[in-house]
Amino acid sequence: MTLHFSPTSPYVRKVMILLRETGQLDSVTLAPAMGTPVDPGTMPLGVNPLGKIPALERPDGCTLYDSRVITRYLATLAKDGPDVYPDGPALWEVLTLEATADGILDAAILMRYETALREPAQQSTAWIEGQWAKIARALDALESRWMAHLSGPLCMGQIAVGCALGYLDFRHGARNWRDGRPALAAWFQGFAARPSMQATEPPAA
Ligand code: 99T
Repeated sequence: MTLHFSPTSPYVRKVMILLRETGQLDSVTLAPAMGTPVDPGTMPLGVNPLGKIPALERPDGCTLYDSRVITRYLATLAKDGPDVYPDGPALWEVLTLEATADGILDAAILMRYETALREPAQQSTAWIEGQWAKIARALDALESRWMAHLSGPLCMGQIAVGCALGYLDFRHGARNWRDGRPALAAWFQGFAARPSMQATEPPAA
């Protein structure tokens, strides 16, 4: 399989961590891609019309995107490691936690594109702060409601939260997301020490 990839993409990182945690790293070849909404660059437009990564080309089926589809698929192939999408009622918690983390990422990337891709005069402070408000509310929900789940067996929700918090450090460090969220900060300190997280750290910005 070919994974269209960038080392700075937190969505790709979710996939890479799952591959490592389930012993499937050798099943993919990485194809580097770069691009943005205003310049698709080397994005794999031929296999993902949305021009986004990750995208997973398979020899025996359609190319998969987005990251949640890819991780769900790869979890079905896993022979080793944890069941990151458990059966039963816990599945709905895992999927909601994953959606919360992906929502943090979606807002954080919209903020990033607004400041990195638009001229200062075109940028909307209200829009940027509106995106940050979504992130702040989601982080507060993690701190107040999700700590027991985050401390449980490894699941895709935890992996997604780890990637989201890592991305906030990578692109939005000045926002100090740890302030007022000691439990989440402590959890991330431990989670970030996992070998799969260490091996997928984004390169210095
Ligand atoms: O939007 C574009 O045109 C290009 N952007 C991407 O491909 C980003 C790379 S993160 N990926 C996504 O937006 C995927 C989102 C999708 N819902 C999923 O796969 O889950 C780049 C971040 C950075 O470099 O700062």
